[in-house]
Amino acid sequence: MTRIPLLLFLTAAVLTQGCDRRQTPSLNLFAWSEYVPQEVIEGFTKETGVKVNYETYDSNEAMITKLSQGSTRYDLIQPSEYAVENLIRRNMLEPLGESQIPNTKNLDEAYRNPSYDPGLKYSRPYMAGTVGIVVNSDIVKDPIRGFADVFQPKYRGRIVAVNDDREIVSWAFDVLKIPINDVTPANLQKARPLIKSWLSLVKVFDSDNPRAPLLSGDCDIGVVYSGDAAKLYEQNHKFRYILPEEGAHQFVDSLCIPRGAAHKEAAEQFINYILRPEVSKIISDKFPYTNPNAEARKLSSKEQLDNPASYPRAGHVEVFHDIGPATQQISAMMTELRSG
Ligand code: N2P
Repeated sequence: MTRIPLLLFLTAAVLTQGCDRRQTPSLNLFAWSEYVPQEVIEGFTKETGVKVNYETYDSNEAMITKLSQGSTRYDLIQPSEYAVENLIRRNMLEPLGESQIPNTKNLDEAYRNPSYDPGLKYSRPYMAGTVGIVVNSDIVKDPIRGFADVFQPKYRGRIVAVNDDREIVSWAFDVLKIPINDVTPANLQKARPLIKSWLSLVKVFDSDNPRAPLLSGDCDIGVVYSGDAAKLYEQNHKFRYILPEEGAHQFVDSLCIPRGAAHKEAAEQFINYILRPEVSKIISDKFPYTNPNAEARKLSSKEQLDNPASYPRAGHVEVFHDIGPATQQISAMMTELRSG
């Protein structure tokens, strides 16, 4: 008599457990490498019970390619401004629910109505920054003001640069005074010899951790993301950050939900979570980019706000726009130059 209810109970327990396991809410996050601190992910999971699967990429183009293939379903992605623009144009993003993300109010006015996404219909800024030059001023004594000063034969084998085709092409365009968003076959042809000569000067291409060769002394000059430069400066003030005089790409890395995401609610919850001042502070403490969150910035120390890489005082900054199919022209040319 007692055996049957026990068996039923056990069967029910096993079934429910199996069911529970299948139903553990999850969030598939596809974001830049290193960029989302483990502490933030754990904090979110602890509070909401939502498990975060964090997959990484090291360029907007790589992310868009993978997203367009559609084989993996992501709930949350982290495109930079021009990639947001591209994805909006191609109808690949979900509009964000305003009432689900009340912490938007914490954003600085300057980030509330960007040209790449008017009214923040599809995106929320995560961190902003620039691509600039870092020099080890103990070693490099000659003045470095811009890209033309960096890419000189005398620095051959001493340079580290982010491994990003669109960025590299824009540096050459800047030096040649070609507008950086005017990516045409003719302009690429003009920039080609210059880029070819630069590639042979660079010792390390690395977008994930360009700090390493500068810290180890393998390289003395870098063209890197401002967050990496700021981290180097925190470690040692000999690492100076310079906004290239020819022009520096100013980016806004954002959070967006791909069209048709299975866990839209959890994704909006995550966006709202990172917009809390104390959570956003954890991110910019770890990766000292320009924090677009005004309330989080209030929690930063004077030292953090004085870091010239995180909050550059002045400089000639430029934004990238969606260039559509010209992206493929860049990548074809760069692949060819790298292999030859
Ligand atoms: C952090 C990601 C940098 C993002 N490694 C540059 N847009």
